[in-house]
Amino acid sequence: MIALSTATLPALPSSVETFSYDRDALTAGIVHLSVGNFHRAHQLWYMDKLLHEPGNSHWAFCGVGLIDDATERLKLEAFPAQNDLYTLTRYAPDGKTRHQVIGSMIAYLFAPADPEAVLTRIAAPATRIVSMTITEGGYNQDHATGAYRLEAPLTQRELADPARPESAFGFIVEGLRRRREAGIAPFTVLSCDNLRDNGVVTRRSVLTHAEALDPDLAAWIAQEVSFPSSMVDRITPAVLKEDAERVNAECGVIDQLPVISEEFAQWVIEDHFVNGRPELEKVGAQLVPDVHPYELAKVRMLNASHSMLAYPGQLAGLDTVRDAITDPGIHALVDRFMTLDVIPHLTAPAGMSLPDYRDLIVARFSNPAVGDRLARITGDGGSKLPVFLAPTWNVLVEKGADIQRIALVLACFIRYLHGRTDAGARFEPFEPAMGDAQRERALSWESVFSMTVFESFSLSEAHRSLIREMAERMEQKGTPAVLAELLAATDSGN
Ligand code: CS2
Repeated sequence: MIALSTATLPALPSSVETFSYDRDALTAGIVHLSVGNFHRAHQLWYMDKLLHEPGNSHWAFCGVGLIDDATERLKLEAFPAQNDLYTLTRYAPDGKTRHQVIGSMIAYLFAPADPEAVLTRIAAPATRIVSMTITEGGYNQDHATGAYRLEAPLTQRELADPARPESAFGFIVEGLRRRREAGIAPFTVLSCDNLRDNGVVTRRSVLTHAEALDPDLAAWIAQEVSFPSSMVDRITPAVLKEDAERVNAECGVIDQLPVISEEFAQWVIEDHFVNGRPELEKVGAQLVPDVHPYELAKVRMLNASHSMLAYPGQLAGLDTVRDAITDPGIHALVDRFMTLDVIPHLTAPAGMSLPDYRDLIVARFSNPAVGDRLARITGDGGSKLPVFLAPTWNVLVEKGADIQRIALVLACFIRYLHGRTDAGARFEPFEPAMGDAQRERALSWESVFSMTVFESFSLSEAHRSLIREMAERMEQKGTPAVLAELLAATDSGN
């Protein structure tokens, strides 16, 4: 097998699609912060398609790694060796598989090693958009108030030394400061994370950060910079060693960083850009005046259903999203959750049927080839649950509606934090946003509800007792039995 690079592209098997645009003629108009698998399966894939359209060659991406960890270190080695190329394998529900080399990222910078190179790029006139996928936890928000946490140690370091940023917000603010000083037009800041009103949250974070440094700069940003919200969707599983080996064998290449995804993709973007934008509508993105209803539907239905199935599934010893959604109890839980707990309280985006959307979600989760593992979904629950489940919980509480299905999943979440399945198998919960003190609190009923993750849930004493009682029953008889009891009780109209 040959190693993937520009030089070896012509030698690839014909089953692997490659781009036909002149990659040497591209320039990077977008700097993307945090080049995770999702970004590579989604925004880079859309842009790869668009680069085939005339007049868009100035919209390639420059990727930036923000965090110094093993995965990023691998990228630091692999991307230069592969000329920033990688393969994307898409699995359709009908069993059709497509392999493709993506060429739309033309540079990759590793911020911890050289923040100045990143700032130079962000401040360059050619950069007209800064986009990001920094995960729900990356927005540095206080769970209870939504405020940007100026007191966070990382933010404090950045405020003390703005020329050496570490976070997306530090880079954006310093990049904008330099542009303003040099008389260069600003850029649009485009969040591509699963947050409600991600543009509004991003704007608040950037302005609060800037305000703490220089109120004049903050005022200029408020006036000149746009922060369109966007809704992004494509299921992109983690790629374990065996997955990489499989797709590499299928593609006949050695790609150190292959990406896998489902076939489905959606990108809905608020059409508000201050310094030009790529013609993404030509490749299937939806540019709309208001993203809000799409975001709400996606986060409260798709992402929330992922969480609803993943915690019970992992505790029951299941491995993948497909395993969970094909389990009759979990399927019923997810179906009733969307039908009874979410849909009645949501306004559908124009022209969209929420019951059809629900069925599409279930079909996507059932895709046999994607192999999305529950551990990816359960991970970072500390950041995800306040975004995915708390809004629905709070609506149900306010309306006096049935909260039992979500309560059961919160009980599962607490049990998951203990790192043991029903059968006693140990696993390490991946909770990057939770410090040891937080994790410690999860271990006792006296302290568990004082965890930050629960601050955004409106929880009465009765709710706490119910969650505790459910978790204790699960300890005795296992998650599936307690789920079955809940389903039977709700069947008979309780
Ligand atoms: C998932 C998302 O992380 C999660 O819990 O729900 O990553 C989901 O797969 C994507 O948002 C799909 O677009």
